[in-house]
Amino acid sequence: MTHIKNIKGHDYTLYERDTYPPAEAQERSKQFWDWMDTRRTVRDFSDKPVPKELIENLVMTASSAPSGAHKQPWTFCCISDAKIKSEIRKAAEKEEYDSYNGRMSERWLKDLQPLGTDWHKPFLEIAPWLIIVFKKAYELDAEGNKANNYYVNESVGLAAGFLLSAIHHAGLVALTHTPSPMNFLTKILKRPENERPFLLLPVGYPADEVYVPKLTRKPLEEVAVFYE
Ligand code: IYR
Repeated sequence: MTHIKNIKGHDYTLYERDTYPPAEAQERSKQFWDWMDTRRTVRDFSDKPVPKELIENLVMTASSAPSGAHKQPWTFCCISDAKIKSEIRKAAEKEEYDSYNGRMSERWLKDLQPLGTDWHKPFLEIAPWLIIVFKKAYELDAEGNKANNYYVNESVGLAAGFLLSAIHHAGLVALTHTPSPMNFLTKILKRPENERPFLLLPVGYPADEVYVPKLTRKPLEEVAVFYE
């Protein structure tokens, strides 16, 4: 039975969830960290299919993220159509070619060297799905009426984080790809004027043998300051 309470004219539902004794909470937090720490950006995908129903679950997990005034200002375009994927690859490689050959600074290119990236983006056709996260700068209904969204970048960034965690949880891998500029995605996917591309994620199984850059993550002391 759901418990509903009207507070100041608005319905609230009773929120109940599991909590854990301190030692168990400590253990759970460590296990979750260890498991999240096994997530890596992968650039080599298998073309093994991933069912649409699984992708739908990932999107619904992402869409459970908190957002400004609960506006959920996002659209997830999920593409398995080979023709659209190849159109996206062509357009992305064109922009990336220009970026790697003049638009990016020497310092930027040097920073990327350990990651081994270049303008070739074969994963855009090999991965079974591309999920393109669009942010909604504002809401637009069928009659063309506009309504505000709030903290759109923060909200969509959070949803993207939830999406990456859901992908990891399903045993799949992703690449956070940011072709730049990426307005070609608006055109190819025929998105309405209130939507702007935010992030492009190829999603699928990793290729049979994958090597990822040997990197370390910053220790706690470098990423946290405690005020006790
Ligand atoms: N957008 C380009 C370049 C690139 C930039 C950063 I910062 C990266 O961490 C990785 C790549 C590309 O996708 O190749």
